[in-house]
Amino acid sequence: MKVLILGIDGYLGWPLALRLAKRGHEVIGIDNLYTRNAVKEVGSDSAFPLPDPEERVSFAKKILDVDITFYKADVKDFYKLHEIIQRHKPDAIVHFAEQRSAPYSMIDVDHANYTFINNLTSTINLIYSIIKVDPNVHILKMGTMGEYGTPNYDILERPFVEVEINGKKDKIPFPKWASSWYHWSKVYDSYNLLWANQVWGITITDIMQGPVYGTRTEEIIDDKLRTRFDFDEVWGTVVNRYCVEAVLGLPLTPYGKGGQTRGFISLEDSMQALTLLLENPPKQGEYRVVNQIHEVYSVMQIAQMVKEVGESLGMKINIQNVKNPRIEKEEHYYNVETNILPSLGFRPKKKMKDEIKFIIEDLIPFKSRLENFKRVVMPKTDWRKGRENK
Ligand code: USQ
Repeated sequence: MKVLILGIDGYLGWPLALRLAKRGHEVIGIDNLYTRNAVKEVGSDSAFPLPDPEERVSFAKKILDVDITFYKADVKDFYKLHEIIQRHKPDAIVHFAEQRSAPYSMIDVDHANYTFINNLTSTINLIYSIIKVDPNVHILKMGTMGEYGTPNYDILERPFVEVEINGKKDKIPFPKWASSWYHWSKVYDSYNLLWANQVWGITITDIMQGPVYGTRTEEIIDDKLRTRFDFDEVWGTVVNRYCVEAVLGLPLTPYGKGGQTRGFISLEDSMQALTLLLENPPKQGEYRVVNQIHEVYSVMQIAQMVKEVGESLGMKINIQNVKNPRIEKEEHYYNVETNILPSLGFRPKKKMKDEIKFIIEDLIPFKSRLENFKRVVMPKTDWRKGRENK
């Protein structure tokens, strides 16, 4: 299969490129390197130093003997995107080319607007390009579990749900209630894709994925093949952040009482799931919505796990519940339907607790590099006030 990855330079994009290329697929990727710069903008950097994309591609050739074609391009530029799609005529396009941080989108009006313009424009450009080149191309779009929020009902894997209002029944898109401008941009993307599916019959998999954690995949067998790893208060996600906090001797930071609950998935299992979804596309003209999670934990339970693992490695670890900078419920119901991936053969191999040990072990050699970014770990992007002392 020929696969075009939009956002190939990211945390998920790069390991997916390695996985697909190793499985014999032809891989082409686009990235504008925005994440690299936006992480530096908030005073941080990836925990692991990153080779330039061109170097990454040549390391992949040398170490794994795979060919990956890379273009530095912006998916917001319709004509550039269209030219690349026309040139390569891919069978599937993976769309990761979005601003993916909730705190970043809440910094101020410019960051909110950037998030909406980037994320919505990239999806619209992709839709228009494939209806011109080949509407049969399978779009694998990264959405997020955060589109649903934390409702007091089960989160089903279906685009529509039947409702009754004043005695009349109809179907409406599955209800969503996001919790940041970033998450809302993903909701609007999903609605746009669903509508494009109804209008042009485009084949789409919309993935509702929970937070991903981890440093390793089967292909990351050398430091030169590492994917980026973010931990600061804007770009880091909870499990990865706690592991860096542990290595730096900082307290672990569950927000509020730590009752926020999410469905998590390891980087390796995310790669397994994405590969299965690409190799088992939906029927032509179908819009398939998939919930991509493995283990459900509260952020306090994760802090306890990191503390336990860290202490088993000889570290001294404190947990400090900090004031929640976000607007979130302290406790909530969380039940997610996950039937589609198991029906395709998805068998998660990783347990969070085991992976936490590997993350910490992988980070320890980079401790002195991490020391440089200590001051951007504690939360300062507040949902109501924006980012203080920018
Ligand atoms: N949290 C803490 N302490 C921290 C950091 C986060 O308690 O030090 C809490 C947050 O308040 C939240 C939960 O952990 O309740 C998850 O936050 P996160 O920063 O790990 O993840 P989030 O902002 O939701 O976004 C991340 C990715 C995003 C992806 C999303 C999946 O950045 O791209 O879409 O996870 S999901 O969370 O299911 O929406």
